[in-house]
Amino acid sequence: MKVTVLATFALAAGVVATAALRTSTEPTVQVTDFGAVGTPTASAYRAELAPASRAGVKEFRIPIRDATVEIAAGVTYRSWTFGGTVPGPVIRVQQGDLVKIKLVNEASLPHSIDFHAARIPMSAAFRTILPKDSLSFEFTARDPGAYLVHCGTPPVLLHLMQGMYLPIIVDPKGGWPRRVDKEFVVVQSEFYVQGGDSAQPGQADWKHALDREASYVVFNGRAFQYQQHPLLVDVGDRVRLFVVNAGPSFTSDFHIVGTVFDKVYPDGDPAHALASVQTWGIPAGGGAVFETTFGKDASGEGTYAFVTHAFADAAKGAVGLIRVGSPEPLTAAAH
Ligand SMILES: [Cu+2]
Repeated sequence: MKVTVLATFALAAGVVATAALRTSTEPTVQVTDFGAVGTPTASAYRAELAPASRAGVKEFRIPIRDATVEIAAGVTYRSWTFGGTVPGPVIRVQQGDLVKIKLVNEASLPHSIDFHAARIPMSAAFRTILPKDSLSFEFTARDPGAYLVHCGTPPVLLHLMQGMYLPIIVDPKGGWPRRVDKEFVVVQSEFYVQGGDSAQPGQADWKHALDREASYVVFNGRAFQYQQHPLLVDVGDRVRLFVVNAGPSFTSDFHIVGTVFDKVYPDGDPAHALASVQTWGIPAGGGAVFETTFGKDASGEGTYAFVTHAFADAAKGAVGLIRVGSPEPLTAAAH
């Protein structure tokens, strides 16, 4: 087979390379190493999304790493991660893409990876690997949506509450039905913590996890981070949010204060379209896609809150702000 390498370019000291292998029949290949390039988390986990590349084959190297992360202001946690952050990096592909995964266990305990977007035997692809081991598998992304990826090694509750999850977005073939101006990803999850408010990082609180008594409920890994660092949009923007609920145990009742969703796509499939929705529940292990418009004449310039409308959970950290245009600063937040 004759393959011509048309272009190879490297970012971040050669760690992400896109090799465009192009003949009349060959798809292009994109290779991403999450050991070197992930989703930035300073000063907040980057929620704004870039489009997926057009490469028909997308390869991801995903290292599993122990890491200390900040889960609330001044609260650190000894976590287990994909790629060193909680959530792990965002994977974005297009329906029909071949997704190739290389999982590398650089941590101190056995782990695994479970892709909800994959139709594949769990016994092979999702099996547990020991420290220093690796595992490779591939699947075709057949179903569009916003999906959870997580460690499935028992006890799954523990591996999830430790931070082992990331979102995968599968864009529908031919694109989404409506054009938008900005896209964001939001992953809801809970932490159950012993300590963490001193010099020592916090650790898992198994009893509270079993009793569903969360210490924090968070968006993208850190309580209240988008109150300090709101999502920024312009007046007139149509916005799409990909919301994935990692749990491990709570539902997310997703809502934006001050607007109504034009569209909700349960599970993120545009074939499931609902119109004019106020709040939509996302089960643990599920996802949904939300679209709304911050128009001049409705939901215009101002500040909006996105929350889980289960307010005991919002009070523990699952609330953020969206700033539309350049409004006056908030004096007393209603939410
Ligand atoms: Cu694990």
